Amino acid sequence: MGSTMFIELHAFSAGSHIRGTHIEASLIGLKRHALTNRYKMQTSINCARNSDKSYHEQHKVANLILPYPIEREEFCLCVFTTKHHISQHPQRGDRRSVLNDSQPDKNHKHRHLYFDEATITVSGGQGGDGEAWQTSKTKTVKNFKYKWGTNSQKFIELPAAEPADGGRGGNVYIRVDRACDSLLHIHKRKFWRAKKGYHGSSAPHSTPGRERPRLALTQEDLYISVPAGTVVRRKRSGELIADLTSHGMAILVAEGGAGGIAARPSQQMYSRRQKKEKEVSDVGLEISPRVTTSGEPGEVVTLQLLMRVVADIGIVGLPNAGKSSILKAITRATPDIASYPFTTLMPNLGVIHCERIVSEKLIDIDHETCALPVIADLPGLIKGAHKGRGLGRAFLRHLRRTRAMLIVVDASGQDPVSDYTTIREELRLYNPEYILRPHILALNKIDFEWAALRVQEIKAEVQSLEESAVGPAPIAVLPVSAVSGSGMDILISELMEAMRLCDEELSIVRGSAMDSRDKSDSI
Ligand SMILES: Nc1nc2c(ncn2[C@@H]2O[C@H](COP(=O)(O)OP(=O)(O)OP(=O)(O)O)[C@@H](O)[C@H]2O)c(=O)[nH]1
Ligand SMILES: [Mg+2]
Repeated sequence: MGSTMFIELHAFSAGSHIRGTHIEASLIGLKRHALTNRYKMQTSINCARNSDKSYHEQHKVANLILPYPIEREEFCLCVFTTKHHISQHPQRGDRRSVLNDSQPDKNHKHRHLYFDEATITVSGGQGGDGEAWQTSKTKTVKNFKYKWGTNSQKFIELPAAEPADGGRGGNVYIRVDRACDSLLHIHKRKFWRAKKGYHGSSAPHSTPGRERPRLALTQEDLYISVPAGTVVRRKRSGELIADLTSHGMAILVAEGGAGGIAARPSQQMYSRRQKKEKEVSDVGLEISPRVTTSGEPGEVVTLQLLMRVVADIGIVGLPNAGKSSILKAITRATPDIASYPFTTLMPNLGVIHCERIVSEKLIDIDHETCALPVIADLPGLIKGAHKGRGLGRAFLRHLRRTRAMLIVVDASGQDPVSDYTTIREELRLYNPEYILRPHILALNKIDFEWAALRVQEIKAEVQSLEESAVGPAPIAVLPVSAVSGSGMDILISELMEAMRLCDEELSIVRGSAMDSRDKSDSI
């Protein structure tokens, strides 16, 4: 049994969705209300249960679609018995009332379309109002030195505290959080508003002899958690605000409004007031020293968040080639594996299995200098992916931050060489820079006898391919089997080698940049 809750619904358009865990309860609530509604009995209430049963069971959600608009005057009272939330029709924009943060994920069915991008509007909190002179009263406190029979007074009247300025509204920050791995949680809220600043009247009482003007307490800031690799842009202009690549990075996106000024006849107030008057003199406003000013509204910005996974190596290949199986074999990740295409819809990340490498002495690893590479298993790529076919461009952009690639082809398939050329072609068409990155070609499924027999032939054919068509040749062509585990040790050592090459290249580039800077300095 859940708790009974009452919610006011008003001004909802037709087609709005009400979701509740107890659809019967919501229906009763609405019908009871319908008696006071001019639409009573005229329209039937459609109860559209979600057709996806597992989704329904998982989130215990049922949709109630309002067949008619409810106008503002005709607010209704609706009863839910457990967790609930109300959402407007998606096309109706942002007038959404989020009553419960633990609401089910509305994009559950299409997670792969939403996990890496989101558009939100953030707003800094409004500043608190300055305190009026009249409200600051004298304070009476007990005299602790009072003794009965003496001349001392039992209570002391402290002088009136100076009226306080309003506090600044909360700022909004976007911060990288280790616990986040996608932007799905951002879709639950479209408006992120920081708290309003405290009014001057709530400021703590001043101590006698204070020189600084009184000020309300500072409001706490709002932090929006995002995964590492999130790019923040302004929606309107497309201007890049930040590229949050590492954990702990935070960026201020909307400032809270300044607090209002109190009506305080002191020197500080006069100087602040003069400053403010100068600011507003263009519009011919005058600020009287006896009148308080209210807090300024916070900054409002609409932002576009885009996530690109942060990984060292990206696994690319056609659907069903065994990419996820290889990730599972060389890391501790547990991706979904199945014998149908597009099992993977969202990138899976894994770190190369460190203990295995050390215990079996596969490679010499200096743990202090060498970080183990992060590997990203991406959804299957098909011909035309660069134009958006299949899962298309949405996941090709996740290769942007990778330094090397592992291309997986099914060696037991019809034409592994043509699969390889298709992949290289698609990468080139999406971003010509992708094919210049070092890559390893894994010929998977060689546990099939006929595949093992073709390995040498495939290797020769790949090496004979022209560089103008497929870009630089792979660092290594490795026959592997993710199921039997054969070839995995060599694959790991080759991947580590590729990382070492990338690091060396980077240091050479940095070195030459430093040299050129030194030369220009000497000139
Ligand atoms: N015999 C054999 N089967 C394999 C091997 N690797 C993967 N498979 C099978 O191939 C099928 C597809 O494997 P996945 O790892 O899901 O392939 P994928 O490339 O991630 O597929 P998508 O995510 O759909 O793009 C599964 O049934 C695996 O069991 C292998 O080395 N040998
Ligand atoms: Mg997969």
